[in-house]
Amino acid sequence: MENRAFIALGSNIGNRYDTIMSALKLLTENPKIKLVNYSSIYETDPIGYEEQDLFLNMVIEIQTVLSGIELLDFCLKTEFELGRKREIRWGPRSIDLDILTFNQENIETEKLTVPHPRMTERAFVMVPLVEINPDHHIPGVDKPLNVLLNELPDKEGVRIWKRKSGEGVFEPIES
Ligand code: PH2
Ligand code: MG
Ligand code: MG
Repeated sequence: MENRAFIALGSNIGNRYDTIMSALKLLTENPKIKLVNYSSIYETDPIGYEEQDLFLNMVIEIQTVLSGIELLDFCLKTEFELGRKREIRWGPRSIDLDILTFNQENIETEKLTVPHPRMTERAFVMVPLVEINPDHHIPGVDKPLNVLLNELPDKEGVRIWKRKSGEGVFEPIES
């Protein structure tokens, strides 16, 4: 499993927790993907388009033999299987799987841009990412992640919802 990727998960329609867990199950059932780390789950105020329900968000780290484009296709297929419809930009969604980084690659195609172009501006991505990998290097970004995170204005909009460790934790399926 030579490639290492970070993926952001988000949901704000239906049973958000079940949908996120189903997405994790589908991802890790793929023999070409191995889950290596995952964050706590956060409840977050909607960004971009504010007239919508609160999101659950988390970040996972995987290893995979898939290429960036193959991983994107698998994420889109998983979103579709979990009822995702193509709708308003930044609007409500049953599940969103966004590739944040793929190794240290810069990928620029019509379908996929990696690193995710808005990731460092979004506390709902940066808080869970810093939780699991504070030293992560994002290609083209020279500041440490905790410095970037401290500069973000909307951190109070990201609240822990289910902790990764401690009491009442959740257990994503290990691959
Ligand atoms: N995703 C968006 C737009 N806005 N806001 C929050 N809090 N969480 C998200 O995952 C999110 C969003 C587009 O993908
Ligand atoms: Mg998104
Ligand atoms: Mg997306």
